[in-house]
Amino acid sequence: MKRFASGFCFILLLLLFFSCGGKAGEAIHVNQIGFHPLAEKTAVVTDQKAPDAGIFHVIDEETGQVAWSGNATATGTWTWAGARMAVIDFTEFQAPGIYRIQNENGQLVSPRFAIRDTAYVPLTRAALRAFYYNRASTALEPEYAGRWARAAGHPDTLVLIHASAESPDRPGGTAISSPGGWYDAGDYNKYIVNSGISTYTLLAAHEHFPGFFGGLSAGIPETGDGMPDILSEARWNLEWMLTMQDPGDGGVYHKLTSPQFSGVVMPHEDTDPRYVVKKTTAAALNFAAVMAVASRVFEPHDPGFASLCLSAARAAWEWAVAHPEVYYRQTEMNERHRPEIATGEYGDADVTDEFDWAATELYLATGMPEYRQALDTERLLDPVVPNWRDVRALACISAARQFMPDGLAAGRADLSPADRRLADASAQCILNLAGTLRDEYRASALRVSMGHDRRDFVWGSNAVAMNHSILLIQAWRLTGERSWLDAAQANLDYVLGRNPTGYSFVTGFGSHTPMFPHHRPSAADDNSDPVPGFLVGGPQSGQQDGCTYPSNLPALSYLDDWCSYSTNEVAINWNAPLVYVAGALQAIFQDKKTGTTGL
Ligand code: G3I
Ligand code: 9MR
Repeated sequence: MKRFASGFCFILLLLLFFSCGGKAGEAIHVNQIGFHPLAEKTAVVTDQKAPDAGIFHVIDEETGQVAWSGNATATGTWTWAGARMAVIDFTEFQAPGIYRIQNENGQLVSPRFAIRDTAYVPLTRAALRAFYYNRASTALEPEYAGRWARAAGHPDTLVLIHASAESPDRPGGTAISSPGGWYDAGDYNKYIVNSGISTYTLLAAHEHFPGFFGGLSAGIPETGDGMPDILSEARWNLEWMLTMQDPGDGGVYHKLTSPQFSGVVMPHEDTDPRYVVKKTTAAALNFAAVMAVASRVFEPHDPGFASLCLSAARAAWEWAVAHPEVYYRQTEMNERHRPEIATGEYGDADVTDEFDWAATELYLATGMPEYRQALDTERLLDPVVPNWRDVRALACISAARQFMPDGLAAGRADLSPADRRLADASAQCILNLAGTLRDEYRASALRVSMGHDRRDFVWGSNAVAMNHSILLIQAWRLTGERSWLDAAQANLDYVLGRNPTGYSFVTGFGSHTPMFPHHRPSAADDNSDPVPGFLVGGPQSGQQDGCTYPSNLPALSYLDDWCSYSTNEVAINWNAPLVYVAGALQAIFQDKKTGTTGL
């Protein structure tokens, strides 16, 4: 898409929006994809003043008939958007079809949505295919990429060792080959810690829901080769990550990057030199954790690859133990080395969580006591929502799954005392954190856990919502209680349109979606619509890009414009939890494994 179309289309969208009924500040927001028949189903009415707790109708789009009627309940002000809310709960309505919601006089009308058994199958597939669209070093063929086919770019077969990364065997300026992997985001660089958590999340999706994800066909070149597509896609990045390890010492380069962000060009048009930059402790540990998980997940499919991953993981761990405090500080590095590097930092001055995560995954993969002894179980009790910089909760997720595959109630009697301690700490870690999220969902005027902490509205806030849901789904798996699922569903509703901006934040999925994401291929190609299946970063009031926003309120500070890289970029670590959550909810409802409250 040529980006200068944006102003014109923005005005057109505004006109369309206001001609669709409803006054400014008054609207019905709903998940624009829709629901599985068994899911909790809510819509919200927002109003600057006070939404009436009046009657609302679910209208069948085909017949125009009223299919369900009920009241909206005023829930108070959702401070993140400074607006009063009322919630319409139509969970009891389960009939498949296509619907809209409107008030009695028909002045307020929601976007259309579906209720269907396969509610999230196309979305999950598209969100996974987004990874394929972001593959580096390969052409995207029309057979798989359709209108978004493109030439290969960034072969990365001659990548220079940056001065910050040199070692005796690999002096600065010499070249290594490091092809493949995914572009991180809307830029064309590849960063270990961010691709690590993204790859983990895809591997976990398959590990936790093998039935659904094992059968999900993504229409990628590997489809039909006997390997689940989600594992093939993850392997595309794992193979790249393996090339980022220095075979001389086991250390892992922090990133593979051009010195500056490229212009708004297609991949093959960006021919700037590329470098691997500085080995860091965070990169080594993140790599070690993900490779250990990969060894576990790939064991039944490809034992040779699994064992390669495990050796790489162990070597990276050894490097990190010997270099426990090598942090990535770009400004400092630029004072000492040339060329200057200006791309994404992904800096992290606390790697205790990376140590805990890597130790846990290596222990789960090998059973070797040395890894368990390196783990501080106490620290697992105080986790935060997982993100590229804080991965401690991932240790809890993996250990809880490994030791309690059938949930808490199934018992842990046959575990050794040490494993039992780890199992209990992991369960507590998940239930404590998920508990605060569920409390917020229950108390929230918007009925979402987003906003449980003011840091929820950060750069990439939509992924915070999805990572909340991953935790809530773990709590459901441990306990079987339905309410965890309802809270998880609520955040998916939020990113798909039940939010005060009225956007479904996934490109191509919904009736009001981002058209101008900060994604170079989407901006530089000839298509009028962006590459589909990408979750954009979402609202947050940092406004680090200096664009002009419609509001300074955290949940309204969003702009569908190329300019807005702080709210409208796409990124692999934002899409991976979308894949997980959409697929997990589909799998769960599909299997009707909805726990003790029954459905
Ligand atoms: O560390 C502070 C914390 O102390 C403070 O309380 C908080 C308040 O907002 O900010 C914290 O730092 C934030 C940091 O992320 C860690 O969460 C910064 O404000 C915030 O600007 C920073 O955003 C990161 C952004 O890059 C800029 O560095 C995003 O998390 C990260 O997703 C994003 O990643 C970029 C890559 O650099 C390049 N590729 C695209 C990708 C997506 O936009
Ligand atoms: O395009 C870049 C985007 O991918 C990054 O996430 C973002 C933050 O690091 O930076 C963007 O590049 C901008 C640069 O930082 C400042 N000049 C404008 C660039 C975007 O047009």
